[in-house]
Amino acid sequence: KTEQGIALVDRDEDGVDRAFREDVLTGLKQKQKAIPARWLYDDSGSQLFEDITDLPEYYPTRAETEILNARGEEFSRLIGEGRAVVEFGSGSSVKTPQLLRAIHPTAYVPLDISGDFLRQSAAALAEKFPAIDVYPVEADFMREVDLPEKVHSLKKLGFFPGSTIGNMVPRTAVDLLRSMRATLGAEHGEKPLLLIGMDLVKDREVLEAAYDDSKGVTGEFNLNLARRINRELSGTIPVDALRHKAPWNDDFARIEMHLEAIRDIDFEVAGRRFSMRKGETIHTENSHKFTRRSANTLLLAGGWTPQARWTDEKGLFSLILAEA
Ligand code: AVJ
Repeated sequence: KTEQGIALVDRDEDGVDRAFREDVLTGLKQKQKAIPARWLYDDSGSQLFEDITDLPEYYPTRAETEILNARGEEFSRLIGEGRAVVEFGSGSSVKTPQLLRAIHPTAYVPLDISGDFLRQSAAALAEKFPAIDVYPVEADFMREVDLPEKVHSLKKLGFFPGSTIGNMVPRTAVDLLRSMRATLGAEHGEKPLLLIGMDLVKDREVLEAAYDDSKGVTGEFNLNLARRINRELSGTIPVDALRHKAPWNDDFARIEMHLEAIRDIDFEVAGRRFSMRKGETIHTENSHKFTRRSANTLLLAGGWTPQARWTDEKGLFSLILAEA
């Protein structure tokens, strides 16, 4: 379980995030170089992702917002009033107001690893919704989280918008879905609900454009990881020798982001030497896409039974309500 109130980032004497260094060094030693996607989201990465959500090619945020705005009455009927809404990885909580307005919960518990951002957006929401008790919790939601005492007696609704689940390979996604069950009290005989966003499989052209936009914002988002490594881990990666790629992997039904070397390069990170041959890549993110069936199967594997499903008008994105 994640304890409340402890610092979640472990830094060494030089202020280096130990987990970041470990993940990067391990990832760069592999035959297929790979760095976990969570490291894309430092301050500039998070800002660049916000910019991505405004791009004409990047449909998921608009499609999900459309569903949230259009289906308030159905959410209200199926979920009911007086719940505690627990949002996993709330970030700036941009999609939360629509949901809160529709279902009138008693409490809202945003969970996020980034404490500053979390407290800021929690305060803004508390002001906007004076009737709702807001209890921000700084926590790593990949593990079971202790919820505040005050919400123990309330029925829970987990909220996980944005298709963040798509960043995980299925075994990690299943682990997370099971942790969510535990966090929401399913193991104590409660029947919590989960409202989760999952992006849908569609034409390759549409998907690849969404992750390789014409303004190059997604490219900057990806390259920011190399810049972050140089900045925080004394790296010498020649960023100009890397280019953004975002191919659709049809076997695994996912968009992959890679940084490809356009020439042979040598560089150092945290005192270790690495090299890449021309054409070699660092795999930086997966964004899995789902069909109705694959979404249901994943949820069932994680202990959640789908109860209702909505898509936007164009059928690009889905929101699923499931019960533990
Ligand atoms: C934040 C995980 C939802 O996978 O669509 C956007 C991240 N990466 N463009 C996604 C992302 C490149 C995004 N999620």
